[in-house]
Amino acid sequence: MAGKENAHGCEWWKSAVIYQIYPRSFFDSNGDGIGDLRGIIEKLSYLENLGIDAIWLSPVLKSPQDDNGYDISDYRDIDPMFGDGKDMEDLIAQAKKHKIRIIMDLVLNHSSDEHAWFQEAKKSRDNPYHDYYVWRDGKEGKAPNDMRAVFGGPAWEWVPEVGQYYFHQFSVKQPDLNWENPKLRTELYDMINWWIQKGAGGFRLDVIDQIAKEPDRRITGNGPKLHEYIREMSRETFQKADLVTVGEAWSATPELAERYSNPDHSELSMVFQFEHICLDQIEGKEKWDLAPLPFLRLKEVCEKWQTQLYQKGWNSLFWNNHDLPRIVSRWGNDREYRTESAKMLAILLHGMQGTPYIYQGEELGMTNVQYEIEEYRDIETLGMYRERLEQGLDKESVMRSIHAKSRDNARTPMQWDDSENAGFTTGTPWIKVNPNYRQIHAADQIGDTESVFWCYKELIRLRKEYPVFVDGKFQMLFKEHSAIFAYTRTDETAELLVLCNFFGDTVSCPMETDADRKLLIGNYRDVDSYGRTLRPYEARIYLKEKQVN
Ligand code: TEU
Ligand code: CA
Repeated sequence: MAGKENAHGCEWWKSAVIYQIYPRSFFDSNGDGIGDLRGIIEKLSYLENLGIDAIWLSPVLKSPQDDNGYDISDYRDIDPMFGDGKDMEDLIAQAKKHKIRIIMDLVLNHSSDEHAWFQEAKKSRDNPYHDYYVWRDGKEGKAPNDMRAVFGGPAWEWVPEVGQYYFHQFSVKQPDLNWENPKLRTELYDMINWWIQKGAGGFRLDVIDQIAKEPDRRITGNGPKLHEYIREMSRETFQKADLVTVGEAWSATPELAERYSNPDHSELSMVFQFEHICLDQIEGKEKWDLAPLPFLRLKEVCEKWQTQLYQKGWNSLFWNNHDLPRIVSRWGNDREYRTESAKMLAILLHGMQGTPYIYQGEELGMTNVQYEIEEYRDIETLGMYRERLEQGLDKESVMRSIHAKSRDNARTPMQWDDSENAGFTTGTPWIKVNPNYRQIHAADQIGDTESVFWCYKELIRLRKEYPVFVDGKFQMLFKEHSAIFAYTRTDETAELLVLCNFFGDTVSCPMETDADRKLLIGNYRDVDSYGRTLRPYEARIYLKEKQVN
């Protein structure tokens, strides 16, 4: 069932474009300062106009919000902050009318410590739920080992009632679920099937590469039983319906991605991997240790994924999500070339093979923020701030890292118009609105054919019109060029040529864009000097149709 075809004769999600919504920052319908499900329903026409096929909804399930919903305390109930079960049903039904599917975020590696299972589990060692989590005795009053949690501090937490430590890869309020336990697995599959019944159009699987952890051997990602579990889950749930499933996998290589996204549908539809997006940090260090982007490496990594997965698996195309800084501030120029560079990055990405993801506000060219520490809300940002100051780093350099990489860069409210709080809420927003909202907002761009919004809309339309966007074989051009990112995509019907100047200086174009190529899209009004130069951040896609006899 997972293979229902579209007009191009392939699975629907291969020609789809997915839009990610971070619900608390999207649109607030009742003035409490927090975005909600009704708010999303109100904006469905906006999304239909953009042309997207599905919404990946970051978690809206019941949660104490320690990690903004990635800590779930009830997998079948909506958090009151976002609405209720009825609102969710309405969202699914209304979205369907706009030809949009709802992809839910499944957090299966851990739950909240406030989940009923954990509340039971920590009562005693022989409680039936104890084994739903990962417990160890510890050694001589000390944690089993010195593993660290992603958000800072040790990965082990002592519970005196049971005289054991539980394992948590993320915050102390996110205890890891024990996938070794078949009862736990069945319970999760039942829950997934329940959401399928409710009309979910697919699932995004949070840190799926980490579910098969074996902390005794210090294994977090890619545990030996990982693919066994995924195959079992897929068989018991996903394969029963026409869904898209996407696995978040920081540790994926193209070889591993072939397994996750095997075209036989035994696992998932596609991977969501990060190799291309982690390059601007000091090698072997954390994302906070800033380094300039090694442009040639970026090209190598993209080429590797494009060629190695061709006809063997399927990848996601993205620059942004709720964990990443805004791409126009990161690798574009969010000052004098904001519009040009935002469009160049869009054109570069959407020309490649895979399913493109647009993260809310990316289609407007929304930018990073530079707040004082008091304005930040993200648990990861605040944890690292504390830790690094304790280690003796100076505040100024820590703030520089936060401004460049904090997840809150992506989490400021969506900029709808130039009214108070960017039209996001009539109340007090849970996090400060980016002060540039009077210049950058949706109302200004929707009807403007030269806007970033329009460029995204056009790219989506082109993907639907020309199958070569979906199936064309990738070939990188001018690999060694220090400013140009260029490639072709070819199938039996056509050849696409994508030419991008990744930087702010004019460069000469290393090839002739001959007359039999049709310009499909570009980010400047005209093509200057017969296309012999590429101006700052200039990007174009040409089409050459083949003669079919
Ligand atoms: O992210 C996985 C993850 O590893 C991130 O925490 C990552 O290390 C960090 O964001 C880099 O800045 C997923 C979710 O996308 C994220 O929002 C959650 O916090 C995390 O899982 C835990 O559920
Ligand atoms: Ca609200």
